[in-house]
Amino acid sequence: KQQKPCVLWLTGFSGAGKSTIANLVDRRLCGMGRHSALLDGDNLRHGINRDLGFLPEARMENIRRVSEIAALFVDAGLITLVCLISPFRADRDAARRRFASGEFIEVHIATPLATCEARDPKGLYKRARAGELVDFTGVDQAYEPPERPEITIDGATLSAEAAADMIVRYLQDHHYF
Ligand code: GGZ
Repeated sequence: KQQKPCVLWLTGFSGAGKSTIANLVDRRLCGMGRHSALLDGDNLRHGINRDLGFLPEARMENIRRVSEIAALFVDAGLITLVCLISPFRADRDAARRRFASGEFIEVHIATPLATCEARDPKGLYKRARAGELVDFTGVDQAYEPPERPEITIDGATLSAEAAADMIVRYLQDHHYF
């Protein structure tokens, strides 16, 4: 089956639903006989990026490394899903420049901070508010929303399944497969 390799770059707050949605897309693509791969910031930070913290310079390096890995996957022909908070516009734009035009699809998982904080699946917001975690995105560090993302998903009103449908449909409509 023909497919055009690309990167789906999911950005948004911690708890926005990036990993849940990306896992659904990954499974759906597999079920359709497509070849995909998933790079998740939280997982990579336990291995290749375990030396990096959350200061802006460390996030920049995190994003640079992950975009290089994603480029290798794209060269291998995969539809590559990347889940990173990637809060700073300049870092996401640098990642975009690493790819050919049409290869980089920015997906804003635009779940409002209040919703993410109410979900708080790992209790991280609670710890950040208590001052036990510093440099936490949305609490004491900024999140710069994308200005022209290819896809915007309202994670507060859309289910993860509906969000995954939207992403798969985008790929079909734009002839990635
Ligand atoms: C943001 C933090 C922090 C701080 C720990 N700020 O939702 P999670 O928990 O499971 O995944 C988040 C992950 C963020 O890593 P990224 O590689 O996506 O960030 S970035 O792209 O900005 O480099 C979160 C957890 O790490 N976590 N401390 N201070 N998120």
